[in-house]
Amino acid sequence: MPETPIVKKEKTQKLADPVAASMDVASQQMIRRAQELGIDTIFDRAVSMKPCNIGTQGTCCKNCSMGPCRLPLPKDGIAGGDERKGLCGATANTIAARNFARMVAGGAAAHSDHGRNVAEVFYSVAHKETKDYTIKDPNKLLAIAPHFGVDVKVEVDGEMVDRDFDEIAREVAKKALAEWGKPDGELHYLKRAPQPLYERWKKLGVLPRNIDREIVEIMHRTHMGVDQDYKNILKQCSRAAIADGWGGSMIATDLQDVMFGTPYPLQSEANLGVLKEDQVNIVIHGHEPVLSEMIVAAAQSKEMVDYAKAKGAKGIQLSGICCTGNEILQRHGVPPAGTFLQQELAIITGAVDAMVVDVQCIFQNLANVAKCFHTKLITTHPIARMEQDNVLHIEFDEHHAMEDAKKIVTMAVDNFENRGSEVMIPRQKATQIAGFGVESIEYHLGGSFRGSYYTLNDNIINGRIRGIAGVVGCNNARGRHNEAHIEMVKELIKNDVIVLTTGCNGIACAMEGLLTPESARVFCGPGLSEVCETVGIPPVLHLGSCVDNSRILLAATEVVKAGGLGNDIGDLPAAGAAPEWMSEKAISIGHYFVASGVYTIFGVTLPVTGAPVFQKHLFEDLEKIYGGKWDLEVDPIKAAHMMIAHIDEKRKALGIDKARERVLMTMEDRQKLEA
Ligand code: XCC
Ligand code: SF4
Repeated sequence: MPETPIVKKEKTQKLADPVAASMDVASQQMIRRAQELGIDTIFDRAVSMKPCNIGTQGTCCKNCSMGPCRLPLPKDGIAGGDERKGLCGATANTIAARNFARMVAGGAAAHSDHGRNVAEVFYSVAHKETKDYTIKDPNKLLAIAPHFGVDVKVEVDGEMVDRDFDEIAREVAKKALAEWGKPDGELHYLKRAPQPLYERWKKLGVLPRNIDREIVEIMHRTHMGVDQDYKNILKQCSRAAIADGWGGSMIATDLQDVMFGTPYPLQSEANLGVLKEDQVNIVIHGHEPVLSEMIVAAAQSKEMVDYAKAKGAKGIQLSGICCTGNEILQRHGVPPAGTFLQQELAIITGAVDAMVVDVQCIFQNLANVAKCFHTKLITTHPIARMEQDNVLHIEFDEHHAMEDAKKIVTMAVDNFENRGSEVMIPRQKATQIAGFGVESIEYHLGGSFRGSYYTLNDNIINGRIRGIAGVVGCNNARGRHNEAHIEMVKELIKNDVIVLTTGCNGIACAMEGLLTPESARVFCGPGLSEVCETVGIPPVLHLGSCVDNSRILLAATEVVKAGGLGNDIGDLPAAGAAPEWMSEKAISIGHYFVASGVYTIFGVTLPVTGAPVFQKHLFEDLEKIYGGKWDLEVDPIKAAHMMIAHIDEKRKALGIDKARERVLMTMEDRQKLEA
């Protein structure tokens, strides 16, 4: 076997303390391993480079070449009026609002362009231009068609009969694609929101017209010398973010379900320990399941498995990183090898024969790490290439998808024999149950007679479940890997708050063993534990990738519809959080949750702290406008209690606060009462 070439680095860079960098033992081991090999990882870079203090506050403007104009908060605060301004006179509030808006635009664009690609593939499927993709869940297509205004029944001789299925598919494809650029009207899916929410958006003038337009308008408004009122800028943020959550992301989720199957709970594993020494390891990383679905199919084909065996491997082990990992997890049980911050670490094991990436959340440094091993790093998307020359580019096209996928898998198999002697795979992995969704929650927590969210609502009303939290989002190298995720989620379930998770939070929870029904007894308060044990679900329900946050919006809508908990999402005893967020997508998600009525708390930092008036608008004023508001708390336990306090307030407003006290009385209390 050839030796792994090792790139020695000048030891000028500071090294991370592995235990301080991650709470995950497998990751600690790999960080240490990288340091021994002289390969830097994001953890080392995080201790070597400090973030810019002015950018952190959100008050650096580089929207024209007279700047960058930097407006940090004065050390001893602002006495009297805030006199800070850029060359053009832009205030700190305007600058922070513009920067915030551009983050929303970036995030909404990423989710929605992903959605567009999915819609385009669906269009090909509907028009029978590809044989590699099909409609796996025809019922889901029939379920979403009416939301696009597409009839599923037609009148024949005065009688309503089923409409031709292919015709429905074609019309849905056309209507869905038009959502990105239609010249008039508003997005079709907005009416899926509870009616009071829709009416509120209408009154506020924030109903998105088409997805692209709202993003473009943010770029226009935040150009030098256009919109200079932070409130007006933020209004457009809402419009674009709603276009993401109730538009681009929701369409992505739905059409992915139609083509690749709606997820149902299944068992899998998580963490670096899923890599196998004696198998070809292919790690799929990125966000668009259009590619990864095909790779799953190719890698499971007899042809490829036999080929791997002929090359001396026992088989092909697929695993995922980030959200494309979540997509193939929820539909095929393919285990995630780790979260966002573990992408370099997977390669450091020396066991990855190919890492295949598509779009979003991909470190450019992967190429430098791959160079130190035999790992083939393959980019696949025309819009996401890397400059390093060890990176291969195999462009993926839905018209010859299977062919492309087989090419990639073959390349990985051929590379198996090139592995160096330094393979070191951490042993850690945990079992998980993933693949929940609006449909399966209804199945598990619905009433057997009513077929809705009745049981869930009932348990919220009677207080066994105190409330619902959506805990989602990234990892951030400025904090200890996974720690804020795990501490927050544990604190919530300990206090009987059921958690819906997506994205890297889902992977982190899986790694920690929180995604099993058995974990309920260990980590939950008595009420939630009882419900989970009775129904047989984990206290933390993994709903998929980041575009699948749309599933949380729809689940919340179902809870509203099931009754007894108010008329709108903003009435629910619910809260949202992204304790380790880092991407612009998280800001877009956060803002569509806020604009949908959810109290949403972020960890790490928020780039608005240098503009106190704008910050107050986000943290206070918005509640009166949308029913939801932003908040920031770095300490995950404190943040969890801020969410719980909000949940309790909502319980009180609904008049169900007393019920919970009754349910949670101890035996002793009861005996006292009876006596
Ligand atoms: Fe990326 Fe989606 Fe964030 Fe994870 S959670 S770091 S966005 S992979 Ni989406
Ligand atoms: Fe400075 Fe105004 Fe230009 Fe921004 S737009 S860089 S604040 S002059």
